[in-house]
Amino acid sequence: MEQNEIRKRLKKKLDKGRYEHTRGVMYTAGCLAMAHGFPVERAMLAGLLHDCAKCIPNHEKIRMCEKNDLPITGIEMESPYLLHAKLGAFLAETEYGVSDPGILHAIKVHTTGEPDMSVLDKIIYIADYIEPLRDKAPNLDEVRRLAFADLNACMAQILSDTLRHLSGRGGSIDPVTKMTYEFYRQYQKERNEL
Ligand code: DGI
Ligand code: FE
Ligand code: FE
Repeated sequence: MEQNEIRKRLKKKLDKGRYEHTRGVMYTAGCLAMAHGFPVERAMLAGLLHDCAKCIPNHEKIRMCEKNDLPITGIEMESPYLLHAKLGAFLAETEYGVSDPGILHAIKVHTTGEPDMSVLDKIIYIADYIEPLRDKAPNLDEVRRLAFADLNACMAQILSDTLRHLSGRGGSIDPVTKMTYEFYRQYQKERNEL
């Protein structure tokens, strides 16, 4: 499917705020790709589609995952909005015609992250957090600077802030988010010891 076609369709599937956020992530991912020597078009397409399943009602997300044999973990049953990542990857492939496995993977892991992410995975995860319309996160100035300087250090900072935010909220934390944090914390620690 052509970019223009994808945008038109997304505009119908997303509410206004989500569409504006999506545009922000798309352009921010493009900029991060430029800064880190990654193909800009691929990063922008992943950014454009990362939240394509976000505005589907939760019960419908669950139903669609079940119907299409996408496994649902206990934590995802508790917080079904988490499913928009894996369901989004599925829809990007089946409804928007994306076949690039790197793009599909970046969409799939954009909410929790996962240990040892690819450059594109990190670009999308980070772009989602720093795009211009985001304004609530702590340390946002520092995280935005780090995003263009050092993807791994930036991951460690975002994950640390996100886990603090989630525990403060008393919400359930996906073990994958914790594992991702441990991975990038350890990575930073080892690098600092070199
Ligand atoms: O879809 P977006 O809002 O653009 O961004 P996102 O897909 O990164 O989702 C962000 C939300 O997900 C944010 O409120 C933090 C939350 N989140 C991230 N990791 C976890 C989590 N929520 C739970 N319950 N558990 C997690 O491990
Ligand atoms: Fe998301
Ligand atoms: Fe997002």
